[in-house]
Amino acid sequence: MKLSTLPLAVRTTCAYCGVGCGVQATPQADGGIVVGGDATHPANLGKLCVKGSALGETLGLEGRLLHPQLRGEDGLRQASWDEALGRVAAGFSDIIARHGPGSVALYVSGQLLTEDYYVANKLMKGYIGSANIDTNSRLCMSSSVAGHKRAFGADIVPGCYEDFDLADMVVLAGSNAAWCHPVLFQRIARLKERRPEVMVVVIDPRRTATCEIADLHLPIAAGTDVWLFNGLLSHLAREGVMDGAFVAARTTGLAAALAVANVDCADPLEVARVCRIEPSKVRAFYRAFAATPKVVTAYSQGVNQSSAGTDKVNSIINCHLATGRIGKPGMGPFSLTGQPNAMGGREVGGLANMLAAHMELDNPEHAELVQGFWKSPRIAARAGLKAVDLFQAIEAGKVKAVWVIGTNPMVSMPDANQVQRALGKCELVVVSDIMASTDTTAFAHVLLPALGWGEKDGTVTNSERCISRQRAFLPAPGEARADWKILCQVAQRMGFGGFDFRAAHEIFDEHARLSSWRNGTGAGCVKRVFNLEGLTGLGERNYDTLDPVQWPVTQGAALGTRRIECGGRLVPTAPRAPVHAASPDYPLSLNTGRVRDQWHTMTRTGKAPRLAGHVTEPFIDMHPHDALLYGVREGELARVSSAWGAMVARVQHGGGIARGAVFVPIHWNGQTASDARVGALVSPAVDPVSGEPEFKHTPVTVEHFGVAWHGFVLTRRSLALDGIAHWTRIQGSGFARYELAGRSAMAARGAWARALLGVGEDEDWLEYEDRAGGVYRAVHLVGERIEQCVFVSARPDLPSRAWLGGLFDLEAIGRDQRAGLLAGRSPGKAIDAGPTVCACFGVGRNTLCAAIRTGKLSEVAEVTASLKAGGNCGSCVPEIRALLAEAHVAGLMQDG
Ligand SMILES: Nc1nc2c(c(=O)[nH]1)N[C@H]1C(S)=C(S)[C@@H](COP(=O)(O)OP(=O)(O)OC[C@H]3O[C@@H](n4cnc5c(=O)[nH]c(N)nc54)[C@H](O)[C@@H]3O)O[C@H]1N2
Ligand SMILES: Nc1nc2c(c(=O)[nH]1)N[C@H]1C(S)=C(S)[C@@H](COP(=O)(O)OP(=O)(O)OC[C@H]3O[C@@H](n4cnc5c(=O)[nH]c(N)nc54)[C@H](O)[C@@H]3O)O[C@H]1N2
Ligand code: SF4
Ligand SMILES: [Mo]
Repeated sequence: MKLSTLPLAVRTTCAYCGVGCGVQATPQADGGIVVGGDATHPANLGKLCVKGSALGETLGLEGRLLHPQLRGEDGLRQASWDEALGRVAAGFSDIIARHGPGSVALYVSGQLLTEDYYVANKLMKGYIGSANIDTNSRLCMSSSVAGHKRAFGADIVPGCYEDFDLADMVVLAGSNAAWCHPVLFQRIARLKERRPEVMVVVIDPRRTATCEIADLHLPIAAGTDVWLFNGLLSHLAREGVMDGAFVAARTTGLAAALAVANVDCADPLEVARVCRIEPSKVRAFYRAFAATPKVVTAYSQGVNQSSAGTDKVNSIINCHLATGRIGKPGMGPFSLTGQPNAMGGREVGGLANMLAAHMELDNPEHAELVQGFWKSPRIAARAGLKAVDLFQAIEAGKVKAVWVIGTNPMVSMPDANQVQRALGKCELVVVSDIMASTDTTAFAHVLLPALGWGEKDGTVTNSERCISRQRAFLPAPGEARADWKILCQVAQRMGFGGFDFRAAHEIFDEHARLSSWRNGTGAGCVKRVFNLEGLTGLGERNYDTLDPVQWPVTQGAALGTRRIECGGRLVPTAPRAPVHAASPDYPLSLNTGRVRDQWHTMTRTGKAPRLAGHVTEPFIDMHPHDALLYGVREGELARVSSAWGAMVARVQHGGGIARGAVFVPIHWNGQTASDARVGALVSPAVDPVSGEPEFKHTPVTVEHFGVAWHGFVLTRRSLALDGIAHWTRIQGSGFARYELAGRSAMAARGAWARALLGVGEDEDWLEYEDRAGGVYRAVHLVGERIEQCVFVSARPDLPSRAWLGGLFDLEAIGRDQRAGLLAGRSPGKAIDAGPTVCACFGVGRNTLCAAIRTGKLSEVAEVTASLKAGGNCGSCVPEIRALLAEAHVAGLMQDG
């Protein structure tokens, strides 16, 4: 392409987290895309975190699903759209005709665009006539939704990001924002630099990167948040810091909530005992909260993903309602949404117990309103199955057809082996995805190729109710189609009117009109806060150029609404322990969550080499004393098991875990590891109100996973790994990195290695063997380039992969480098950079430590000046700060 014909930069929204950053995507002459922050977007003002910065590396077509596929006798085969759509429509219609509308289901995603989501919900609730549409938001935000509805009567987030700038105290409860909402976290960190007196409190059983800016870290025991916040309510009442006028005018339920709080939580000593933290920390938190009117309490999955998740949410909101600290500048409860369109999904009623446009399923007046607007033949009369119940109903044969769109339940659901059994039995499994091979697509009878980020058009809504456009800047690959289009085409084939949309803006318009239809206080009206009246009738042009805007958008608030003034109901929240208690067989508590540089099941972030170096393998993080107790060792493999399942990963320390707990990341799956799907272990216990699973606590045990040898392969090819006991895979720059381990001793290592790598007798193959030491190393060269290498040892003492990995970027291996090949390191200076800390500039942990030591550096700015690390997106700054602190302590010890 000539430069002059290149399309201009396109403004769009990041594909990942609920911060909802604006992105500028600029196509390059070489076909690549340069991605930068959009300085005009209110969510990020030009900043991006490392995942956002690496979006350009995830757009290649390797592994993409490009054509519809149908399963026949001999597996999947390519099919035409006509045939595939026909099969889905006929399959659903036939099952509905035989077993009724409740026998089919949609399972969708907070990563769909609002337009996709709207159509899916309309199809299920208005035309099929069942509410069996649930979404991965059930696993994510449903406790917040339920908590908001109990408190405010509607799913409202009163505050906005600006409140973080204006606050004098920020409480982060169950949130590792440094890694999961990095751009918002950096906003808080900047605030703290500007005004060091601002108090930051982190409530998390782990000492996470987020704690690097905390004045106070409360490492409470898993599931004890309600005790802590009930105790706070009780303290606020005792100290007389309630806002009597606000409580009287704008709230109900204080007396009942307080009475319940006072039963178990009036005594901070008792709260400290249950939460297993020092009483002085509880008191410090209570005193600071009482003394600081401008306080924002932001919460995420440590709060939501609990069998007491809804009560946790309400116990937090109670404290804000009682003090009138809500909906005003610099204060309020704030639910951090996870997925890019978690909020948009809620607007269209994507959950099985909601109707579109913030209306309720079980309210006949609401149902009549929605059906009247849609002019649909029917409307779901009662709530559908929530995610965990849905997959159980599939296994029980009650639901016979399921269409999974934009989510990977084989990995992300609790008790994931149950999901495997369910999908294996289901009569008709349809999966729409952008990738061909996922743990879930493996079960599809019909596989439908969807357009991905950069290819599709629509809107998303972020944590602060801000609606932004996602815009296409790439052509549709293969035969992929937009999710809304696929849904409409199936609906039409099922004989339903109401789906003749020609473009995304027409769907958005209908969605906006529904939100404002009969929205008021007059006869026949239902008053809802969610209202997009000011965004109706945009037309294609205005929709295309739509600037970010926060709902409600009405005639009175044409530019949107920053804060929603609100009162509400205080809900009594009696504290209770997690459903499954530790037992002699399963004495440890499994906590699961995210790492900085991967997104969920890695289908996209797993493609970006830049994101691979930070955490290269799944791990089991645990306290060193527990490791001793359970006979496992750092750097070696261990098996962690629960009553539901098991997995294998490498033991590590240093994640700030308390005794009695272990932490495992959620990202690895059947495509990236032999046996590291943590969902298989997680208990299917759910919150009774929201149905959200207890992802943060499952009783488990840990044992040594004995192996006879350890190894790794770096290769430009893909390996067949049959018969290897343990493997994990991650994408490097120009190569894939496999970590391997075997359980039986290896006889003929050379023959084994050649077979594994597919290398013939007459190829350029350098090898080294030390039989006695159990060491084998080989390098395969093609021409001047390294093609692959394999290193095996009886002990886990293998050379660093960093230097070898770097050789894959070279067109020709030099003579010096050749000499180092079988040693796995440069023959001269043997510095191993260590695991990546700064992904933007590729700076490793060892490099940083050496620079800090020799340069006697003490500030992040000095580190950035000397190594650039931390100078771009800033996602690694909390880790650099931790290294500086470690070096400081080490220095003191030396001096002392
Ligand atoms: N890098 C990255 N960022 C992401 C995502 C990703 O996959 N990768 N996913 C996005 C999505 S969908 C979501 S939902 C968000 C999630 O964002 P977060 O909720 O911040 O992330 P998690 O790691 O799931 O869990 C947060 C913390 O809860 C703590 N926790 C566990 N149990 C308890 C408890 O009982 N009480 C309290 N107070 N804390 C507890 C855990 O130790 C953990 O540190 O991240 C979004 N951002
Ligand atoms: N143990 C444990 N499990 C958890 C959690 C936890 O903390 N612990 N967290 C839970 C939470 S909060 C969440 S949000 C879930 C996330 O879990 P999932 O939603 O299952 O994870 P993703 O990898 O984001 O799956 C998205 C899928 O959609 C595909 N995709 C991407 N773009 C598109 C598109 O435009 N159209 C279509 N049709 N497909 C697309 C991707 O390739 C991928 O297969 O995990 C939940 N599971
Ligand atoms: S914080 Fe990072 S992942 Fe989240 S929206 Fe912004 S750039 Fe994307
Ligand atoms: Mo999520």
